[in-house]
Amino acid sequence: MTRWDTRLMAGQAPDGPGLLRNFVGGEFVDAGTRFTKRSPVTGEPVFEVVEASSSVVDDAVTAARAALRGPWGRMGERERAEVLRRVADELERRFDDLVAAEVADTGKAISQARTLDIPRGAANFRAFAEIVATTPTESFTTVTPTGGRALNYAVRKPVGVVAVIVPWNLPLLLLTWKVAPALACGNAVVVKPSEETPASATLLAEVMAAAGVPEGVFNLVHGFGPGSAGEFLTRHPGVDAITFTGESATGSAIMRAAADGVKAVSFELGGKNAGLVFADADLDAAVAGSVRSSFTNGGQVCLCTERIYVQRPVFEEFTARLAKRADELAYGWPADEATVNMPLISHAHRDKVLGHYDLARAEGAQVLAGGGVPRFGDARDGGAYVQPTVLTGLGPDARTNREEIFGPVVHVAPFDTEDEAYALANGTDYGLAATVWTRDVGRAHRAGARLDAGIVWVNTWFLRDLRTPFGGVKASGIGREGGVHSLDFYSELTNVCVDLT
Ligand code: NAD
Ligand code: 6OD
Repeated sequence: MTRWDTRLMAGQAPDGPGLLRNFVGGEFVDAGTRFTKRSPVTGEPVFEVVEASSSVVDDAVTAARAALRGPWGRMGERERAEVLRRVADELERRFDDLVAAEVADTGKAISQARTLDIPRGAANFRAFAEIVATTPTESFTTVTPTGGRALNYAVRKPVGVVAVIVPWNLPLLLLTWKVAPALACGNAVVVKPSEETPASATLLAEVMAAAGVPEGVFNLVHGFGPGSAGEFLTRHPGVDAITFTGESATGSAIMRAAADGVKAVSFELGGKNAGLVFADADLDAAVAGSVRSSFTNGGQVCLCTERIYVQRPVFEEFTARLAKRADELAYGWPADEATVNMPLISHAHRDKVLGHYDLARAEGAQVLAGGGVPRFGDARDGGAYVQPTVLTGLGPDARTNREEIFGPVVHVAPFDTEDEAYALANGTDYGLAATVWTRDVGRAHRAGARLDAGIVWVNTWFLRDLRTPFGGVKASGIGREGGVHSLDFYSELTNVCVDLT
């Protein structure tokens, strides 16, 4: 049993690393090899994690299948909505533990975990309780060939056993974003969190049990991707659908695994998101919004802006102000309320991001802010920090402007015309999100139509309404989740046609 000691947030495990186990058929199981989860803040071990073998994954899928045959499979949507609300209540009761777990795993600032990550966990369950209880299905009255009438109506049925595979950047938010609608639709799930962030998912298993979710409905397997729990799950013949968030290359691998069983997939993948700052924008708002959109969560949000195009009359002023703000972002221990900067998730990811900083220089970029590693003179020097970085001077074809970096880094370049701005923004393989700063209402709507992105924010960023479609175009994903779109993925519609004559 792990104690959610707040010292974990500072990358210390006073009683030694806690043990995080798999959760199968309503029981925690600790058989299997173990791997070590290290703190991104100090590099010290904080957890030992039990890796699920193929037989544990098999047990989890079997338990999920059995749960569908039990009381869970007979529950109506209003009863399931009630269960989801109890899960939300329990998440709120365990709020402080979840904050400690999320900060221990990621090193993110406690202020962010308290205001974004953990509240969204509960909000996801409340939102999908409401959505499933209030979304109708269609019905038609049909004239039969003999002049009589037939009634057609659609009923939603669960898809079955859903595999949920998620990344490390917003662990509880992204996991519950998929588990909540999957359970709302009456499925049973086997979830695999990232090997980098096993803690909040383990707590979610405790929450599920305490909230009275029937055993086998929620199963948790820890481990890695290829040759480990991720691959065992996606290749398992007992899995009916796979919902995945992560890198586009991983999406391709999972798609190949899913092809054998012709399993449905929903993919939320990588991005190389553009911000467009027009000369008529409220520049204070554009600078403040761009600081958020480029550096929140250490730039480790799929929606983060890694390229900003600024209309020439305001380019110099915007760029100077952005670089100054990047330099001023506060360092501190995660538990300090004022802390903004956080470490990257691991040293391996830091090596990748620093490799991109080197690449940008080699491609001829000017570094206007950051570009290196901060020094603290304390245990954080063992962590995975990099400086928030602002670059300029590269063309649209530079790798720096085409490849997802997933760190606190943004390249800024000028444009002249609106058409040119859309062409630059659209000029990558990705199409997840775009952010537009303008006071021109007509342009705001034109941008929504012309940008190749699943989400276009105007004069804001990462403002979410959970009823709206969420997903990406091009290499950024397949399908949409959110609101009724989640119901469409996590359920099968059967049309029932009754001849009334
Ligand atoms: P990742 O693709 O490396 O890993 C994601 C998950 O997939 C992890 O749980 C991992 O263990 C598992 N996995 C890896 N290989 C697998 C395989 N072959 N089979 C089955 N499972 C496998 O991604 P990451 O590094 O954890 O996260 C960062 C990436 O996620 C970035 O590209 C980011 O843009 C993307 N992301 C996208 C969204 C979105 O909504 N579009 C949200 C968050 C993150
Ligand atoms: O807000 C959401 O629902 C969501 N899926 C956010 C994704 C963030 C990516 O890192």
